Amino acid sequence: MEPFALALDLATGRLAPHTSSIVRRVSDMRGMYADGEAERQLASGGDPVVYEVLQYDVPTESGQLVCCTTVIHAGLVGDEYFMTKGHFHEKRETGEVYLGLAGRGYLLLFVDDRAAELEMGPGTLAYVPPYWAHRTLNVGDEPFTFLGVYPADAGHDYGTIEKAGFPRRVVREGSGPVVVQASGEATGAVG
Ligand code: S6P
Ligand code: ZN
Repeated sequence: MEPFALALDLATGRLAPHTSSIVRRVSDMRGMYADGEAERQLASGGDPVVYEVLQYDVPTESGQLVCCTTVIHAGLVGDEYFMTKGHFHEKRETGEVYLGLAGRGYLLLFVDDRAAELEMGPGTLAYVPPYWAHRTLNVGDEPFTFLGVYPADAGHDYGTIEKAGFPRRVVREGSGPVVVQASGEATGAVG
């Protein structure tokens, strides 16, 4: 791998050039939002784009680092904010760094019976320790964008989250976000 420099648009999160991208719509996230009926209606209606990932690929080998940006659009499924699928790294002992670029979001994390949530905005540097599952979501009216840097051989385990979900959700109550237990009651941790 040769050294390289990329252009990162701090306002939009666009990475140029990028060599791969992912677009995920509501229909790509079946069963992930608490309000299944709202999810089905959105998916069979306009099926909006929930988020996009732009990545500059490097060899999938130990020592290499992937740089990628995520753009989560503003929106709700029922009262739950647009969010990423969320994952563990397949190599559980690999961590990750996120840098908030624009918009307002949350980073939800958990490992075993511990859960955490971090508010993110422009300039927030968030650390995802090894072993922690992570999911981000947009709680604002504009796109929430962030840069991620992680070991290229980390791999992604989505299946565990698809089966078990996250222990906490972030929902809109009145005009703002509230963190609730996945079963519904407020944690009281954040207002
Ligand atoms: C990769 C990193 C991010 C996410 C992206 C989308 O390790 O954590 O680039 O891939 O934010 O989320 P997800 O859960 O669909 O991969
Ligand atoms: Zn990750």
